Amino acid sequence: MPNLIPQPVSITLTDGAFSIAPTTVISVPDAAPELTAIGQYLADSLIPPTGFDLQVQTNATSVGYISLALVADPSLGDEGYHLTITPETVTLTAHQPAGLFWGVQTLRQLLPPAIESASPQPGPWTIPTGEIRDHPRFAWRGVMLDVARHFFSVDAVKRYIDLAACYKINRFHLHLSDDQGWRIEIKTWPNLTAHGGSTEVGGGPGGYYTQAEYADLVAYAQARYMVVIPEIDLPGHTNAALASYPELNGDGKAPDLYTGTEVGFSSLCVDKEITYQFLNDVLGELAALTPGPYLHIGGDEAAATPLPDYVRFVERVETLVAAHGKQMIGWEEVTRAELNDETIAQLWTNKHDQHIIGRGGPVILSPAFKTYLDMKYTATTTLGLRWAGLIEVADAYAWEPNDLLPDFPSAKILGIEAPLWSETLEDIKDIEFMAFPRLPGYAEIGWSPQEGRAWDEYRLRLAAHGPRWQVMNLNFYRSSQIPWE
Ligand code: TNX
Repeated sequence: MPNLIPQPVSITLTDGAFSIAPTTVISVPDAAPELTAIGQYLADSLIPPTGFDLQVQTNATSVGYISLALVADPSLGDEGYHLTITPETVTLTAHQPAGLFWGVQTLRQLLPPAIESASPQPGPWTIPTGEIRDHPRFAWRGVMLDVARHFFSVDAVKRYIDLAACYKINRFHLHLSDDQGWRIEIKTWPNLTAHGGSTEVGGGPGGYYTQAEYADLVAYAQARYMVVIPEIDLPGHTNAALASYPELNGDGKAPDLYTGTEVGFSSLCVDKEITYQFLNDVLGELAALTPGPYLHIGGDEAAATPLPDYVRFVERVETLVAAHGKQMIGWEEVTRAELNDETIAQLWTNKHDQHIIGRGGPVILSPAFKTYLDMKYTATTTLGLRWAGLIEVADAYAWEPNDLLPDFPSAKILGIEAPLWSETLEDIKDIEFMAFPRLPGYAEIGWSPQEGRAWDEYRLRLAAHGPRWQVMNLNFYRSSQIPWE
């Protein structure tokens, strides 16, 4: 059995093999630019390790090709795919382009680990013959990266997007502002980044994304069938904004920039009209830059905002988000307000379950004690925090989303998301260490059927990904729970 993660819905393998050769052609239908782009993505991932000059062609008919095509098969849904491998051809079909993209990820995992190399390797490049039919359990399979506590370069974020794409993650939530830094250029309020983006936890230089850089990141994610969800955390977690514009403060005085790691001390002034002009500008610019349907407004840990003010504020911000044509997402605390039916709540502490259940609206599950990628693996992990507990690889994998909210309709659970907060993380190597090997487990919980999921079997499949990660030069945690190959 190949060691695929996430495990497909159905897989039947036979004894033969398809071999990628210098003459192998990647075939797409005529006049299908989106499919050509997916074919080119596949070619671009196969060319460096094989050293073959693989071409994407329209309607190839010769022997020895990998074909990508759309078929009218609604049972595959928006993201499912069907892969048939014979010794002569690989046929990948899907109902929608996203399915082809995820099928390509499966194909990569069916090849030997050396396929992840950036330089030519000897091969052979064989794929076992057989058939796979596959589609996801949940529509929302997300990761979140906090670029506010520490700032990460565009290249670092792209690397994380690429790694997540290998595991069919389809949501990328960017936590763009917090007490320690404002990371997205807002043309109408330039001091947010000029001043508010100038530092980070520990006092380093911080940084921010220009609007062009953000648009580039969004396009990069989109080409990997990943929707970017930008978050501006409100009304707390706003010291960087308050430090940049005195008029946003209740007393009209700007506080100093903040480089510590406490939470719950800052709040926008809920009673000032300028607060809503500010938010209208910020959310308007962000909405215009973001093709995805969502804006995340934070809403967590607003300990410096009295509850009645908080409720009023969240309800008013919800109308602003809607006015800019987006669907609002907020951390679970927002369920204390009267929300529109379509607003999404993101669970993280389980402290507002009664509100979440009473409301019955859509939820994303990010229970901290299971999905926080910034929690340490063990007591001796040097990076990370431990307020939600230690999360070894088995703890991260062995839980079931339907068990988290008693009697909650499973149809309202959009899926799961694993946040990575960056108080203790400074670069891509730190991101990799905390995300791997836990991230593939979240990907599997989000994608694979509930029945049949078992840690004892999963850990063996996971072990087989170690050699791939070594080839990718990935800085992963060598957990003693995994029998690494
Ligand atoms: C809680 S999760 C927070 C973040 C911290 C994180 C650290 C959430 C909505 N708020 O502000 O960075 O814990 O694990």
